[in-house]
Amino acid sequence: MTKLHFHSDVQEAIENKQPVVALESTVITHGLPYPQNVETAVSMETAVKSGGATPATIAILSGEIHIGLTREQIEYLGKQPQENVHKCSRRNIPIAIGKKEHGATTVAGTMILAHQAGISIFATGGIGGVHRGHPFDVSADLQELSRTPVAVICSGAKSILDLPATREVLETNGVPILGYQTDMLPSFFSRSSGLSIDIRIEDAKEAANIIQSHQALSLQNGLLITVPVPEAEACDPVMIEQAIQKATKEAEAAGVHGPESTPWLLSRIVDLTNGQSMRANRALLQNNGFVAGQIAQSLTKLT
Ligand code: PSU
Ligand code: MN
Repeated sequence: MTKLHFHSDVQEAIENKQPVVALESTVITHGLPYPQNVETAVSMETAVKSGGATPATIAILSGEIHIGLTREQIEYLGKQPQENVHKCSRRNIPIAIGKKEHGATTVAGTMILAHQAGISIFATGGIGGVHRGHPFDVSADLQELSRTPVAVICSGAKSILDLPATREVLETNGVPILGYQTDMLPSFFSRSSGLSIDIRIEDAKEAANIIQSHQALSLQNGLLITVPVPEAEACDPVMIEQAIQKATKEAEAAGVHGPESTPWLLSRIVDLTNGQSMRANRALLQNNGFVAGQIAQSLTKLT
């Protein structure tokens, strides 16, 4: 088994059966620009702590798997040019390790390594999905949710995606979608996609009960707990949809596709919305960290 390098706080929490929340690193290297990426990663860790759990940001540094990063390591990763860091879903993890290079884990990559580390709760912004106009560009996140038992707390899938198709794939793959204080699947930058979820839950305790039932059944798939972006920072759905359509057309014209697609669209949408999409992105990441911390704590009390 490949060695996992645990941050001492994370190691201690796991040994003492205290709640831990995994966090991804692609959002740091490919999701937000420096220095907002580092600030957001650090504030998300703080939010997890306020929720009552120990944060464990996961990344590969010089070919070594780290479960929990120091402030310096987050800063170091956040300053790396994108081309120095492998964007690691399942298929890229052995490449980054074998080449002893840096790797930032996506939702898929983070689920795999969190599970290996014994962490079952993971908070992020949004999962990948089916790309608009490219029904065969399906994020490896969806596949991973069908095969790795980790609960992912997020604000749904980014609205740059084909959300109805994404929802269908999740359904086929047997991934339960819980709506945290909502009846609708959130659409990342705004609070609702108009698509339904499987069940509404009101608090962390209710989420923990369902996660525990899932674990007790030894099901091998993941779970999604979707939390809408906080009201104050939510984007107007019409405004954001216009920006998405414009950015998508431009990406098409520029021939951007595959793994470059998500980072390219996200940064173009920040420009087109004068930074409003970034404020929403940061607010929801922080809020999801807090909610995940509370869920992890409730789950610890149950088990
Ligand atoms: N959410 C963000 N920014 C991001 C991502 C999510 O706000 O950069 C990343 C996540 O790591 C997610 C990945 O797993 O984008 C999906 O990429 P792809 O569509 O290539 O699978
Ligand atoms: Mn893709």
